[in-house]
Amino acid sequence: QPIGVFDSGYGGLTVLREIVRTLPQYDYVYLGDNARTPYGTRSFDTVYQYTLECVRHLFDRGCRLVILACNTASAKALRNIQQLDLPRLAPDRRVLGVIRPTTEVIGTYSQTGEVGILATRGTVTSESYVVEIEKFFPELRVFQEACPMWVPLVENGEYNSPGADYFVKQHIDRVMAHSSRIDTLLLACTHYPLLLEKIRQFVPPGMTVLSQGHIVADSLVNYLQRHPELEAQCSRGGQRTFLTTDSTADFDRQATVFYGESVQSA
Ligand code: DGN
Repeated sequence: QPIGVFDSGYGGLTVLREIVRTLPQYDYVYLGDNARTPYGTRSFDTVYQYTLECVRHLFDRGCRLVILACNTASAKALRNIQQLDLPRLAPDRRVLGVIRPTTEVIGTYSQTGEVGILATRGTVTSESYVVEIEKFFPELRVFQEACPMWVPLVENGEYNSPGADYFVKQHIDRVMAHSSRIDTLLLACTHYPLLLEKIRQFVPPGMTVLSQGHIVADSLVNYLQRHPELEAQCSRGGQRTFLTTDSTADFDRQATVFYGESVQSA
């Protein structure tokens, strides 16, 4: 069975890209809920319902393991799906998110013990990062900043424009205003890696700017090693299938930017 990767739209392709680079041998099905994106501004219940529908669709496509490659869905839907829906609907299936793998390691990147989390408003207000980091690094000081303009900038291809300069600087300045000791910034949204160059221009020298894709990929390697029975059921053939809830032509046009190579959705 293929490994399912879900996102509210294109963004999760930045995560899939790193997973595929690290584990190219498996088959993958990617589903983008482009018809209902963005999730970042939606309520807890709405994100949960949309995410559950998409996870069920990936189960119907045969996936035993689904990764929510979306911070907003991981923040607002994962716990309910894991605790309420899986035991009832599909006890033999697994759904993983992107927040846990990141919070398990983030403290190891910081020398000063102070980190900034840059994310959508939905992720920030869920407090998921703050709560999860506390479990692994209780001493770490965590400062959050919602960057609501960054997703639209990326989705409109404006990640290298003067508009991007303005909004990137604005949010970096705001997060740094909490504390000049912050030495690690986490890009806790799938779209933000596309702004990485721009972000690097506006952060203080020596700042570590972390994207999540490679962290999630390394964590998946570890997870599959610890679950050999599940790993044995992941089909190997290097097949990539791309699905979207909206127009396939639009998806294919935009997806390349996120995935790094051309994509043909089914
Ligand atoms: N994929 C979402 C995330 O990682 O938070 C960003 C896009 C969105 O739905 N706002």
